[in-house]
Amino acid sequence: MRRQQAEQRLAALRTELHEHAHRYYVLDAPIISDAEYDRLFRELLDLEAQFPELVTSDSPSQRVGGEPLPAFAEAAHALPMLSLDNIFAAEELADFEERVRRRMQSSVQLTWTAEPKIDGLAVELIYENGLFVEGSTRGNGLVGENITANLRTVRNIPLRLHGAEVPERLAVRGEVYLSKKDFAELNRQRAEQGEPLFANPRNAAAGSLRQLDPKITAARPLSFFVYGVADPAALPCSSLTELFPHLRSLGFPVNPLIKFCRSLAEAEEHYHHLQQIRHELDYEIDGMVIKAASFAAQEELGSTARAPRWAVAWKFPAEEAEAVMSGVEFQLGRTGAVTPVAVLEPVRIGGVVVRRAALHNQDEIRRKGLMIGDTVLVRRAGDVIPEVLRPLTERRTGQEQAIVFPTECPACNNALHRPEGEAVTRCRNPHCPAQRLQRIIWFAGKSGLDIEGLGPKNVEKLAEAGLIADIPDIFRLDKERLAALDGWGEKSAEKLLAAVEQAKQTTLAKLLAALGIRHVGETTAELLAARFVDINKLMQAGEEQLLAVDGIGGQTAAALREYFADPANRELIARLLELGLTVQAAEKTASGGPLAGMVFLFTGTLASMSRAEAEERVRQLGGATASSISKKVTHLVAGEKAGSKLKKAAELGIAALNELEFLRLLETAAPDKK
Ligand code: 0OW
Repeated sequence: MRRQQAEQRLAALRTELHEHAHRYYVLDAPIISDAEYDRLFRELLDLEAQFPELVTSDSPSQRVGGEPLPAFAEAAHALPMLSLDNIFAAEELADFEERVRRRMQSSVQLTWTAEPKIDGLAVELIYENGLFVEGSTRGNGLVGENITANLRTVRNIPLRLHGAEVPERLAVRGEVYLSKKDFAELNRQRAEQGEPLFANPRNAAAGSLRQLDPKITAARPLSFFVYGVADPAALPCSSLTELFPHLRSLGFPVNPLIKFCRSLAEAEEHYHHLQQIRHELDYEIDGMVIKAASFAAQEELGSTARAPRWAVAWKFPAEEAEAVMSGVEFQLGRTGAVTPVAVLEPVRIGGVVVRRAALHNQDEIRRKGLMIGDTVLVRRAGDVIPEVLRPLTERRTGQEQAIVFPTECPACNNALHRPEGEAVTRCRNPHCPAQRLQRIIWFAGKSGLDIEGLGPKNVEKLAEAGLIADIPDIFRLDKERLAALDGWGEKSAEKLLAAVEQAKQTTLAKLLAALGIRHVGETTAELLAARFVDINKLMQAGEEQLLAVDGIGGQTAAALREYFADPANRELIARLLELGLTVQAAEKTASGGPLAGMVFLFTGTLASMSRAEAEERVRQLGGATASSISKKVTHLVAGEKAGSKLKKAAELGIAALNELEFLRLLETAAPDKK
């Protein structure tokens, strides 16, 4: 076939395939079989293979993107993506209506939409001249992550707007979600591969969309429902009542359960209807969104910084059920905390089978008067772990037994300690096998080096098989022994070893967080890494030096000193470094700015600006500020009536500037941009 003919045939194929996809995903009314669709699709692929220069960005073949990205670029939303204020009861709906009416000058007759609140991930899709050009996550509402390549893989997001009349530029917003069925299947696959399971479809959708490799996203069957546009004025619609059908005609899937209500009473009815049917739906909804439909009313009501005044999310209540508490297990955490967990006869709550529930601690058990064998009331709110509320004492038969809290550690028999005034009971044996296992899980998991394939389940499996007894063993895994484990093979063993090898290139911050030192989480680790850069310097740092780091308090400093004082921990770090763990220096804040590394303390009053402004100017130039005098201060700026700090600064050998000198320093640091 000649190029000319191929070009025409490809254009016809794109239009035809696009039309069939619209009928299948949006109208839910296909007119050809899947096999027929596949035949057309294969014809397109063959022609595109012969004439690669004829491939266009909106071709159905362009859904699965190219190479994995090193990171996501930022994507600013031209108009903020707002969140929603929540209400939990009908009375609050009346309050909402009252607020709206009071605020509305005109007495225009308000109508409403009542929309199922899809429990997924909010995204924005940008179309230019009808072509999908950019997609992003909501992020903080102003700036999200550019995940265009991943959004192209979502089958029912149109790559090209449907119909003849397309706006020059259109920004739509909606929710990406994973159906319950596909979520269950995904978790089944992950369980098989010993990977950590997703807690719920929303996390699974978010995790899938935030994959740097679009091929992984493409393997996840994500879906999309549109729920609005950035700027209604861009379309020939005066309300949501017109907008949703219009968006559908442009090719966007609109949730069929959206109801147009003439009153909030109608919306309330719809809420109870959705609550009834939610467990039959193939996607999670966690409430219902009610919006004033008229764009003029939306414009008049406006928004707060966070949410529109013309919409609310009416959440479904947490769900409760009765269950027999057949036992109590005592779980040992990474820090030795012993946590009681209720073992329940399986009970279905909110569409999910629940077998365990939180008991928190000894005081809670005593306060609620719980006994083994009790029928208890269990509450499940969203995806937090269910909680035992109280025993149904009227069900007692006299066979119930008291819950006896262990006095020895269930894993190493060392005496348990409950520090005075604390609710938590702890095993303090640093070599307790249960704690060691939890430390390995923490080290390799998301909170630590995040080694792909070394989720909790796999660590437990490798520990049981004797392949991992302590953290350094992660870096001494033997391929043959791995491959010989049941459920493992050559490929999975190689995959894990490659992931472990890659994890060796880490940063001081990640390593510190991975060690699981008490009070040292990700943020504190970043602070320490930025200040000490080298782990040996940190290990030798005294209390004084640690306290001098802005953001490090007494508790953290003491925990660090205690941790590094333990020879076993120093030995662990030495072993890890020997095994090739490479701690790259924390990436220098290249854009440190002219005042980088300087710490300013202001005293007395400045004539030319407030202290807050002065501190802001310093921060803008890459400097830091302190609120009290200490070793870390590099410059003291003394305004009028400077206090005793001047003398102290002189003792500590800190440069003292008067206001004029400070202003001159700012001037040299950043010559005034005209
Ligand atoms: N999750 C939803 C949904 C919806 C926007 C418009 C202005 C503020 C909220 O189904 N049906 N409608 C809206 O309307 N938002 C929704 O979800 C939001 C996105 C960000 C936070 C909520 O999840």
